Amino acid sequence: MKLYNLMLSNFAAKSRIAIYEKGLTVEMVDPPGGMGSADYKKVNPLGKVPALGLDNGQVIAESEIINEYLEEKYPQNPLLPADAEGRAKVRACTRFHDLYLEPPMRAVFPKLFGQKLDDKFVEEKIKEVNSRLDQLDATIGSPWVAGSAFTLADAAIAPTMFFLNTFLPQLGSKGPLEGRPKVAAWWKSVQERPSVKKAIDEQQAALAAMMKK
Ligand SMILES: N[C@@H](CCC(=O)N[C@@H](CS)C(=O)NCC(=O)O)C(=O)O
Repeated sequence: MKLYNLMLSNFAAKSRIAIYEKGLTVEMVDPPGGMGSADYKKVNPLGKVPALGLDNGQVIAESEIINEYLEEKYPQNPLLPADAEGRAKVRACTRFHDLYLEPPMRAVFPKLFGQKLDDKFVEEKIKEVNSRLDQLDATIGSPWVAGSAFTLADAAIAPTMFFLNTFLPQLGSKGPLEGRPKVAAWWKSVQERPSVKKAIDEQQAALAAMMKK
């Protein structure tokens, strides 16, 4: 198998964490021509990373579908609970991440990379991210996002938390852990998890390399 991957990408890191947790051998490859390029769209029509290339030629796009596939295909070191209710809880967390917490952060990325964005728009998106973080603090489990086991929910939220820690203060907002003791406690332990540490170190190194350019 190969993962079309960029080390900085939080969505690719979400799938890398699942791969590392399960101890799978997966070749990490850059998207040919880069994200969104015509060449890469021949592989994944969405042009986004990650995508998982199977040995039979099938390509699975979207981090959540990749992670669910890996969980079904390689059930060792499970990342979903055994019971339907537990699974629903984890999936609610990953969906919260993908649909509600991450998008307003992504919307302001261009500003971080020197593009001009309307100040009011940025202010609204930062407010939205902060209100999602408050929701996370009100609902997050202990020691892991969905409770007693490390799951796909931790894999989803940790790489985005790395970005939020780095970028929110640069955008004039308080940090994501400030005034959110439960999120702060989770962040402290999740960073020690070897799969997460590896993925976040990779994000950090890729960010440092990009900033040098
Ligand atoms: N819903 C997608 C989101 C993936 C995504 O937005 N990836 C970014 C990199 S972090 C990307 O490829 N952006 C390029 C583009 O949208 O063209 C997933 O879960 O995999």
